[in-house]
Amino acid sequence: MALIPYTAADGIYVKLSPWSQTYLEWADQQGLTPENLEKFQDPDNDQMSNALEMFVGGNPLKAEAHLHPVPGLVEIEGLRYLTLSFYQAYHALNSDLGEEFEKSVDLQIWKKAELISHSSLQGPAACRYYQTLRMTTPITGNPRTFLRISFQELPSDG
Ligand SMILES: [Ca+2]
Ligand SMILES: [Ca+2]
Repeated sequence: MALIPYTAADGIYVKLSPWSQTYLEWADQQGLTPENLEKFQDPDNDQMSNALEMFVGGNPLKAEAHLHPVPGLVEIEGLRYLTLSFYQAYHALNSDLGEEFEKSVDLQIWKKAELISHSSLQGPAACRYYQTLRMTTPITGNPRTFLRISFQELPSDG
């Protein structure tokens, strides 16, 4: 079970969700095999790793470009902040994906990013909600910054 916060027109609610899976339960249910079930693999070649597929509620064996996380900018009181918008599947909440948000200025060295919620919309039929997180420090005057979602690898055998 997982607690799902969501925002509706008349307020913010929390509901109980029966969905919560481990990565391997999800991979098995999706039909992944020992040859293609590592979190970093991308058997459908849609540039989303299996771990990201689980996170956004995608199908790891079918290309779905519309589920990619999208970077953006918001302006608050004259300052601009980098955002990352993405789907998050209910079954990936409280899972063992070990997701982390990271930032980089050169796409080589990645560090943990401080992000806060900017908006969150529930998609009732799709079993996922759409979140936008933003950085806590403005990009104004800073070098280029990139954001990404990364996932812990599966523990190796032995
Ligand atoms: Ca994929
Ligand atoms: Ca896919």
